Amino acid sequence: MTSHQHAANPAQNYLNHPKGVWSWLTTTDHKRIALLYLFTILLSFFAGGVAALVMRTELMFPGHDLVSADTYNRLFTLHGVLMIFLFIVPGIPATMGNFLLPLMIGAKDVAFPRLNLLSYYIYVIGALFGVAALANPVDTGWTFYTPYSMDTGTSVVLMTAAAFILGFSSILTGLNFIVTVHKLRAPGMTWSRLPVFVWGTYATAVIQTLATPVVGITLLLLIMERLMGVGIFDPKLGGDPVLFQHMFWFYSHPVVYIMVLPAFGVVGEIIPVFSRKPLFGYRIVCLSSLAIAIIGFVVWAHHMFVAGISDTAAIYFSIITFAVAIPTAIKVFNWVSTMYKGSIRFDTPMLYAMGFVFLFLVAGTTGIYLAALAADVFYHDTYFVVAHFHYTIQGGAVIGLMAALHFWFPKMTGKMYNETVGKIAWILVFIGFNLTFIPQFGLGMEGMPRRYYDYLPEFQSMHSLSTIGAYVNAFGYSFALFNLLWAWIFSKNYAPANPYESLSLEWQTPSPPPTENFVETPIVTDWTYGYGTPLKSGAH
Ligand code: HEM
Ligand SMILES: [Cu+2]
Repeated sequence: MTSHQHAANPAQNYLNHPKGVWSWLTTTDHKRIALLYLFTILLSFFAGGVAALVMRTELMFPGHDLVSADTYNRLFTLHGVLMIFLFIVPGIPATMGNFLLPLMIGAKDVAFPRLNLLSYYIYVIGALFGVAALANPVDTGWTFYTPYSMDTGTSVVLMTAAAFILGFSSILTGLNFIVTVHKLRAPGMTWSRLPVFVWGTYATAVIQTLATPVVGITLLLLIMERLMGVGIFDPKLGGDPVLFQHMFWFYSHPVVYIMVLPAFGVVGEIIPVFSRKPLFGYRIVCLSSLAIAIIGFVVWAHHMFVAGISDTAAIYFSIITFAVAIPTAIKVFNWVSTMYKGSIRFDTPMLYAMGFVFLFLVAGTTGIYLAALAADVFYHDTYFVVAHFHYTIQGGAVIGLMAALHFWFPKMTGKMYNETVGKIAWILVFIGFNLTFIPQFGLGMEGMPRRYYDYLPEFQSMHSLSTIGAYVNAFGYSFALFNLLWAWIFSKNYAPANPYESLSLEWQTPSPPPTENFVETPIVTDWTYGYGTPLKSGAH
């Protein structure tokens, strides 16, 4: 067996050298740090998923079955905080971004490898604060709205401190990526040759560094208000709760793009490879990422149409929110045009990518409903919103992560996973997801409010469908991730150097890559946009 492995992976690579747990915990190799992050964020995904299933089980039938109203409040808060701050904000950038960015631009590592490791440990410390908050779990919702977050007796200070600390990790990762893309591109890797995933991650990094400090300050002010009684947000102390909402959403709308722009990048890499066609409209796809990042900063108060903002402000935020649809739709048209007349191969990564396009289309179109001022007054705080944002975050970012994990699995591990199991798991994820959240659009339109542990009997059929869907969905994810884990540990099916015949740089080096990524610095010479990536990149 050893000789067999030796034959398949003749070289020392980043996984097998150096050896030992300590070498992993102190590594400055971006590829290993990516895996540390991956392991940790998947733990959060699992914990957040369990919280979701407990809630959905409670909601299977009307009446009080499993948890009390108070426990339910704590559960949706825990679920939201875990999924947002610990899972999907680090999400694709900290895992796939870390792994791929240097490989895709032909660099040995990120610009500041030690800062990269520090970001990871800051993340871990933030997570530990979150764990400490479990002693008295928060019940405010992940949004920590004042004045309730002033009044509740739960661990608001610990939990917001956790989010505050996690923010630093995110900022430092973003900073690291920006400098990496500016400074470490291989000779010939010009801006107009960068893979679309790099563009997506770069645009994300800009948002991470500009928006995260705002939520950091906001949460710090909240902590100061709770601990010292300074009157900033609490009306009892002369503060303004609407100010909290402005500051909170100034970050928390752009954060959606922190989650989704990297997923756009992933899909932009995968679709051309599996359609055997160059990406349609490379330049406009990259520019639309930047446009989304910029417009994303000026639409935040669409979350506050019913919070008592002025009519003028509400109309402005409504109209400008529609504008986000333009660069987003451009992307969808470009992906579809890329597939058009392509010879499509329906391998698992492509299925996730196509699933992404469909689910994100639903997310985007229902977003238009919510952007429309007059409609949102009715939909606000109903299950319509819950369905919409799960289509965006889960249908977008999580499915994008799944696509990426399958596509780059051979690169990361040097192995192939079982394709049939991968496809079956995809079907379960896709059906389960839609079964969970399509009924919730209906629930919302009929007036079912969000964040309630109970409901009137007339909502039962749609709630029951949603709960069944949630179990199928969760089973699908578990099956898919188990398939990958199993292949990584046990499979002897070693990956060929470039199993999907991609033309981009990360595939021009052995899989798994050596510690220093490339034996010699690659030189990108002639360039046409190939299957999503530079066609003739000479990794000489
Ligand atoms: C199997 C998958 C999932 C299921 C079944 C699920 C289910 C739920 C449920 C039942 C709620 C509470 C709804 C309410 O009472 O208002 C909720 C809220 C939420 N979910 Fe999920 N969820 C899933 C995945 C995700 C993912 C992947 C994310 C983000 C990455 C996410 C983010 C959120 C957020 C931010 C909230 C709002 C929490 C709040 O109201 O404070 N969920 N989800
Ligand atoms: Cu928003």
